[in-house]
Formats: sequence, C-alpha cells, structure tokens
Amino acid sequence: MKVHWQGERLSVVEGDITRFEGDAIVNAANRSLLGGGGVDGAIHRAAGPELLEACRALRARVWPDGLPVGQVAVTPGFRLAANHVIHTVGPVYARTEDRSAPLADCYRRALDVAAEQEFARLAFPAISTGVYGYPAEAAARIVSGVVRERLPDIPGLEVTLVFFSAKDAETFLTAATL
Ligand code: AR6
Repeated sequence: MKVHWQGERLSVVEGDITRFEGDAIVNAANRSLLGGGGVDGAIHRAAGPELLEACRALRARVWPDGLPVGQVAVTPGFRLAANHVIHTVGPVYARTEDRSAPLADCYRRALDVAAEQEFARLAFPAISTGVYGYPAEAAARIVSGVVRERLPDIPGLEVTLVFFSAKDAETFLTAATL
C-alpha cells in the first residue's frame, strides 16, 4: 500500500483494503449484509464463503430486517489478512437531504468497536463514495472530523484510511482537515 500521508496514529494510503494486515477492516456493505459489488464484493471474494455464512447467521440472529444505515456488525475475517470485518452500511447520497450524520455514525461506531475490543490496527474504505454516490470531498470533511474527534480517546489504535486510487487519496487529503 502506498502511503500518501502519515500522522501520529492516522495514515492515508492507496491500495486494496483486502490486503490490509491488522485487527479489522471495515466493509461498506448494504443492508442485506449478503454481499454486493465494489469493496464489499472484493472483501467477500478475499475472505471466502465462510464470510457469507457468518453474515447470514448475523441476519438470522441479530438483524432479521437487515443492518440499518449507520450501524455496525462484526464477523471474523476468515481468509483475509485482517482478523475481523466490521460491516457497516453507509447512506445513499441525496442532494435533497443531509445524510452526513449517518455517514459519521458508520465511522464513529466502527471506532467504538475497535476501542471496546482493544484493536490496535483498523482500516476503513471510503464508505458511500462509490455506488452510493456520496461526493468524495464532503465525505472527506465528515470522516476527518470524526477521526480527529475520536482518535485521541482511543490511545492504542492506529487507523488507516484506504483509497482505491492515488486520485481518491489526494482528493481526500485536499478536502480533509487532519
Ligand atoms: N479496496 C479499497 N477501496 C475499494 C476497493 C478495495 N478493494 N474496491 C472499491 N473501493 P463502494 P458504497 C472503493 O461502491 O459507495 C456495494 O455493492 C471505491 O473506489 O464499494 O458504500 C455494497 O454491497 C470507493 O471509493 O461502496 C453496497 O450495495 C469506495 O471503495 C454498495 O456497494 C466505496 O465504494 C455500497 O456503496
């Protein structure tokens, strides 16, 4: 993974999140939790069919109606280099409604899980900025705000923000306040 920016416990990198080695990666899933395209598809392919089974079990036991937007659910990482997957569902972007709060919730709740489980290394993709259409600059301001607010209270945690292209990483860095 190519590093574009490195802070004390936060880094901005370009690469494939399925290759991240650490305690957990976050998945930009959909409410069904049963897989999809984009980063979700890549994570399921890399983790193997056990991940889908674990997601089906979560649906049956905890989230029969699907995972609500802004919520998180944890599974093992199976064949991934990361030990866990924190699945979350970002909001679909809408020009007519401010959905920054549910997008912030995805990041905040994943950070809460990392704090509770005493994770040391956690990676996020750019939730909602692909199929769900959230403008990358607006997402960058939200994400950097949440991380700046929360990371000081989770002293054992290193966070990596993973972008799929150099352009996405640089767009983030231009719009974010780090
Ligand atoms: N590693 C890192 N980032 C990636 C990877 C990867 N392997 N693959 C894609 N991205 P998206 P969303 C980037 O569409 O907008 C799925 O079908 C991608 O370039 O994956 O939250 C789900 O099942 C983009 O910047 O997620 C849902 O139905 C970012 O990941 C829906 O898409 C997010 O793009 C969720 O849409």
